[in-house]
Amino acid sequence: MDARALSPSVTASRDQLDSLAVSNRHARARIYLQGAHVLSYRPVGAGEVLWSSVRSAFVPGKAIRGGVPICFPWFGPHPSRPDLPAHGFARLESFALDSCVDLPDGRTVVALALSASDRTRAWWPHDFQLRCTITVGPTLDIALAVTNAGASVLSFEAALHSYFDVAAIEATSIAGLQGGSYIDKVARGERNVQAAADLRITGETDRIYTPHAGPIAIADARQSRRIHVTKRGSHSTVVWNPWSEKAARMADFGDHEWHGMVCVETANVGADAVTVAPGATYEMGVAIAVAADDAIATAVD
Ligand code: TA6
Repeated sequence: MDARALSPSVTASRDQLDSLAVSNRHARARIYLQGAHVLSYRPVGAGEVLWSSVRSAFVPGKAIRGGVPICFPWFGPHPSRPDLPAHGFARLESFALDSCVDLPDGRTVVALALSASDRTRAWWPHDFQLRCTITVGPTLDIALAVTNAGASVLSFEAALHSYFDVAAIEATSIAGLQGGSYIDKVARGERNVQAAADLRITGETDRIYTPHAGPIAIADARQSRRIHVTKRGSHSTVVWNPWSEKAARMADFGDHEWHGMVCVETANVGADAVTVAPGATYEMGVAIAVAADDAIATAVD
């Protein structure tokens, strides 16, 4: 990676996987070129916002466990090809650095791009460009743009599969889903409606709220903070915690790590899958912000 392409707030690291470290007056972040994968985001004066596993592998072609994986062009297992990677190939492919800019207000904007290749066409026979624009500032903003570079209509699923760091899942509640209809993947895909104002995670949870476009607030009581998730262009919201038994079955997930994380994912999956005409572009994004709240401890715990 040409260091001249980097802005002053960004340095390149070459471990097993290439990454960019961003450090500006608002926050620090780490972004892997594989998957345009934001692994860490830590605003000045706050703790880490994104969760990642100590057991995550950082090897080419293997998904990183944590941060914000990009799921594209399918979500979950491939519908007909069990030999293809879960959640599509975008998170496994190395993106090119398109631009890297420090804004006058102190935020840093990193744009990464992935275009169709012979390898991706073997998995998904379409021409596309995927562009991920990451803005590191008082909030973390991730914008995904998919351009149909082919001559036929593109249909795909997409998700920003965000893992959030919480001190204790049992002292965490998720607001913004009340009244939401969801597919319960832990209950054989049953459809339910959430009546409660706040979702509390008390066991393996794997829900696709659809349609759901509104903002979410994760109340992390033991860290006296709320993590605000504001979606754009997303009509599905996925909430996931593997809990103990599933976590123990995953090699890249510590047996007890389920206790300190929850996924709230910005998505368009299933019935919310996206269709894009030739030459058109689809955009989806999320803004992630953390706010201290000392009163929260009594409200949730
Ligand atoms: O978003 C929830 C989910 O679809 C779960 O079903 C679980 O498979 C999770 O994603 C993680 O998937 P991964 O392929 O990253 O292990």
